[in-house]
Amino acid sequence: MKRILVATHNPGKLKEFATLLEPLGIEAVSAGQLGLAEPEETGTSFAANARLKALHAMRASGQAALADDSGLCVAALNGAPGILSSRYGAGDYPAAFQRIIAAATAANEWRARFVCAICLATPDGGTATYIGQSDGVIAPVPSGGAGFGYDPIFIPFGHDRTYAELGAEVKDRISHRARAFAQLQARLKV
Ligand code: ITT
Repeated sequence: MKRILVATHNPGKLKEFATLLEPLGIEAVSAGQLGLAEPEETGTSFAANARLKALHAMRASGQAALADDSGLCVAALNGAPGILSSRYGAGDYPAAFQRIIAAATAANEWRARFVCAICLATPDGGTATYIGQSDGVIAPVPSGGAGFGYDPIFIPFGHDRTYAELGAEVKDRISHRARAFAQLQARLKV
């Protein structure tokens, strides 16, 4: 089985990548498993941070690396927390959910968008970046136990339950990560 380095320290992301890569006969090895340090995310966009993480892991390991930078953009917060989603939720997601729900209630504006940039960095220094997004609304009450991060408060358009209620089978078909990955897939097959 082929293997690819997935430059993430987030177990939720790693699990989703493992599921997306498996049908291609590729096994995901994480940056954490290889003991690679996390770079500072100094970029000002999802794409810039994904590229920075992929290049950092490729240089540290000498092998091709895949990285993901993603987040939730909430209309009532003018697009925040966006690239700062990890920090915004840090340590206390339930509190972050309540801040987002309070903002959506106050503005009566429930739209939100998950964005994911995936970057593949190859040992020759080349990079290719793909963006996927999924649009939906904030749930008025956090629900469901599947997934990670903000999944309990995001209801994708076309559904009436959160990603955390819909579970991996649905999420891995329609998510921002699945959509970015679909573009990358053609490249991984060759
Ligand atoms: P790595 O940099 O090690 O990959 P990270 O979690 O710090 O891990 P990001 O900087 O890209 O990665 O932050 C992404 C955050 O956005 C993540 O921690 C969640 O809070 C949120 N997020 C992204 N995709 C998500 C998804 O599919 N479901 C729920 N929350 C998600």
